[in-house]
Amino acid sequence: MRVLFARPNAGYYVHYSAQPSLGLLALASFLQAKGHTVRIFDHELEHDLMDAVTEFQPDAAAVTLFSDATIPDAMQISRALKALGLPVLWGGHMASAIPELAARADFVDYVGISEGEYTLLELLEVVEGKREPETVLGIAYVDKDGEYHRTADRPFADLSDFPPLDYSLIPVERFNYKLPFANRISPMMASKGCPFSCTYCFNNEYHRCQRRVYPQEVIFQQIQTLATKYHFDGFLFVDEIFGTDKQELRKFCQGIKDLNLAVTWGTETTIGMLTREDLELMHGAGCRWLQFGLESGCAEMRKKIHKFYDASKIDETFRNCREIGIMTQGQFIIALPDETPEQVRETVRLCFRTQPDMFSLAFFVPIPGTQLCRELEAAGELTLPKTLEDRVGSAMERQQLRQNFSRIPDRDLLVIQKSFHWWLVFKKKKKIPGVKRSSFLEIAVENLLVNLRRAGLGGLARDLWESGKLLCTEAWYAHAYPSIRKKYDLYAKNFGRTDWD
Ligand code: B12
Repeated sequence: MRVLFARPNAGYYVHYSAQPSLGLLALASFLQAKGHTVRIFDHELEHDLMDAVTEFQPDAAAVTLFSDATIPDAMQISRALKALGLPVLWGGHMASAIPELAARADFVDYVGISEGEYTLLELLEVVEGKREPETVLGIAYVDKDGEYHRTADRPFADLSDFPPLDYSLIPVERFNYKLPFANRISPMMASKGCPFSCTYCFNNEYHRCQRRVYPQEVIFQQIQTLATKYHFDGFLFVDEIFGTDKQELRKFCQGIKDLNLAVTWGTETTIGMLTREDLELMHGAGCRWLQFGLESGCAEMRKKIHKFYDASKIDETFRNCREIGIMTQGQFIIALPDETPEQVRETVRLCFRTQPDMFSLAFFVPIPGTQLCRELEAAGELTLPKTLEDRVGSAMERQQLRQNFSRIPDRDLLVIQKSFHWWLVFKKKKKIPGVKRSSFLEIAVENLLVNLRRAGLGGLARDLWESGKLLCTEAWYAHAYPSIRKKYDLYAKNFGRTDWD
């Protein structure tokens, strides 16, 4: 069959880096290897869906839903494709989180839940009339009588069954993802899933807490191709957790070193997982960037959200990274359910104390299917939207306070987050040896220039307007409330401070 894959536009700013959709690339590479003909329409880069349809003449469409922000465009694309009489299949993280809402949309035929390779292959057989939908595991659909069905979960595949990603299916040269550690970064995945079960994370539902690894030879081959053929100098492993298996980590580092390429890489791990020896080994293999999900500075809150890392290792880990030359990103969640001002103050202090090179203080957003979301629903504090239209969010949802489930006033939360944003953008940072640049502002300006081609002057004007508004809001909350800044000790001089108690 001829399958058109569509990646909706999430409405990002022009000054953001463009990244490929790894999910669609994986699916398209898999279907192609199984004999189907594929085309990826990336609405973040291409403008005209109908041109793609006329040129490709698809028999079916597969649309990916990554987050709430992708819903409006996914609906628009799917309506247009359905109007042409094409079967429309949905999948991806957000579709998996809201299968019933998605399946009930009259422009969606079937929803693939969780990993999509084999599910999509079988769904195409359903579309061709070769099998019945109830025989396909891991899908949701509404039958002719309007009755909703969800089939049993699909057991996870062995990741070595999947072919290497076929980068010729995407316009690789147009992706310009940058982080301070490299000029041109390709996202990659060396593993899927995470054994932990933090209650706010969708992983528990999506990967059922199972961690699986891709064969390392395949990863090394891809790094080789991306570096030599497409001139990438950095790789971000978007794995949920890195370094759980020490033997695997050692083989991985040796494999990257053996490639003998001048590339750097980064990934995400957890506190207490990596010893100084591990970090040195990783640095020797080109690791320059590590993200840590610290989430809350309050032990009681961490226990509540099942974030079980060894807090006594926090300072040592950040110090080791600094000494070895690995940049750190600290990830924090504020406005967690029932969080008190005192608890969030502990998070603020932790951010200051660890002084990561980058930090993200995201507002808590309940993702359907997570334990925390179920708890809020059971307590009557949250009613989930009943239609797709009501679910629509924004690409910046964790930077905006949509619903506050904490006991901290909205204004305090905004002042805390925006103060840190302000420092992130404007605070002078130390140059780290071997690191290309250390300011997000520099990256944003570079992106703006590169992305002009796809966004056009209209896009540029919209971006300047939207970012101008955003900057004013951020500046306002970061500066206009001295009493709130005092309440939480929000002063730049506190970076690196350890003597809080
Ligand atoms: C990389 C990443 C990003 C990148 C995006 C990169 C990109 N190319 O778009 C960045 C940093 C920009 C990002 C931003 C956000 N992200 Co993010 N991100 C991830 C991450 C780490 C990896 C996703 C990935 O590439 N997976 C690899 C591919 C191979 O797998 P996949 O995408 O799951 O695809 C498979 C299936 O989904 C399925 N499938 C996909 N499409 C289809 C279609 C059909 C028809 C079928 C049948 C199947 C199917 O098959 C695919 C192959 O197996 C995940 C966590 C994780 N490790 O999974 C979070 C994650 C997806 N992000 C999440 C969130 C919440 C966000 C943000 C909203 C955060 C924010 N800013 O507020 C934004 C929204 C961005 C947007 N565009 O709207 C959540 C999503 C939860 C949910 N259910 O909504 C996740 C799961 C993190 C988490 N644990 O909470 N993110």
